[in-house]
Amino acid sequence: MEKIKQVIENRDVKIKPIWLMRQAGRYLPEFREIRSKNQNFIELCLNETLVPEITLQPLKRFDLDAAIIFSDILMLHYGLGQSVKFKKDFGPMLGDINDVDLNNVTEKNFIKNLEPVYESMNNLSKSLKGGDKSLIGFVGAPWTILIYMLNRQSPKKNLSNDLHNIDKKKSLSKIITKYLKIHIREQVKSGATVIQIFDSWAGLAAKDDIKSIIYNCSADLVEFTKSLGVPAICFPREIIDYKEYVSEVNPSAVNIDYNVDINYISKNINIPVQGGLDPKFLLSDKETLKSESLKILDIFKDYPYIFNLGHGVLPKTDPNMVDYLVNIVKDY
Ligand code: 1CP
Repeated sequence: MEKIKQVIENRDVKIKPIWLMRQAGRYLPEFREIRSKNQNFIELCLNETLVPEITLQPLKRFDLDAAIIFSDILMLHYGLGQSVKFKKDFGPMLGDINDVDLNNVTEKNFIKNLEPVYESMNNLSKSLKGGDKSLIGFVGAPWTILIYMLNRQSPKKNLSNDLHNIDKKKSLSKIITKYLKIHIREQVKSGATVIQIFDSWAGLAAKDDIKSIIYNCSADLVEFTKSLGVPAICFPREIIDYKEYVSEVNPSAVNIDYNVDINYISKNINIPVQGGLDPKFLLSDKETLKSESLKILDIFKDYPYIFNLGHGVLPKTDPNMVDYLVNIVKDY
């Protein structure tokens, strides 16, 4: 049985599986090599030969318990027909959603646009089948997808002021949720055994949006994912109230960010937990990395817990430090 499912479904506290957000990516020289020859990031995500290869790169180096498909949450916008480009040293740049006739988007077209992603998933599923490693598919949560759709660039760079006053936010989030379900369903059909839902900008939501978009739409997605027989791990990064989030959204497991009080989480959350380690510790020395990881492992000793970070692996990370971390967790 997959170790991650053993923790989520059987609440096994004896094993502490590990995978890392952004485990495939720029900190790996073998990824940079491929990336340098493939300037168009969206095209790379649609490359049926390279996506499985990149996805498996970290598993060749480290004893990880899951592969997460190399893709991006912004593929949803691409699937809907909103243009997406990645500018070097800047990040994503999206086209105007008003230029897209959303009434004209069909399920068939959407799936056709993303077919190569599902083909890559199929491919990966074949190579991982029967083992104890999970194949993680993922989507952005409706709120985070909406933020990129309207803001058209990272909210980290510049969050448009009038974003909070847009009245079509609710109707757009309904459409987004509809297509996120299709994207989840197709990934599961193609072999994803776990779905992670990234709400990277949950911390930016105002009270009204937390209730009407983050809670309502995420709960809808989680219920849908569970109905397919697959667990949903939610990562509501920097949400104020993880406890309320868990009771409103009801995910199969929750990934915590690195600003939360881990002791509070271990006492107040009663579902399996994932993550929490500050990715910056991978940039420190081995001693610090070890003591910080052991601190977390000790707190979650008797809890169903999946080791992961509180956000993605940073590009400056030394792969040897990742190896060291994986071994700490394996030896625990
Ligand atoms: O080489 C490059 O320049 C591309 C860098 C890169 C990579 C490696 C981007 C652009 N996306 C990815 C892959 C990716 N994105 C994965 C791969 C699987 C893995 O984890 O190994 C995943 C899960 C994502 C998900 C993703 N994309 C999120 C959610 C998680 C998070 O980091 O908060 C978000 C917010 C994105 C948008 C995005 N894509 C890429 C960048 C640079 C960004 C962030 C931009 C911003 O700060 O707003």
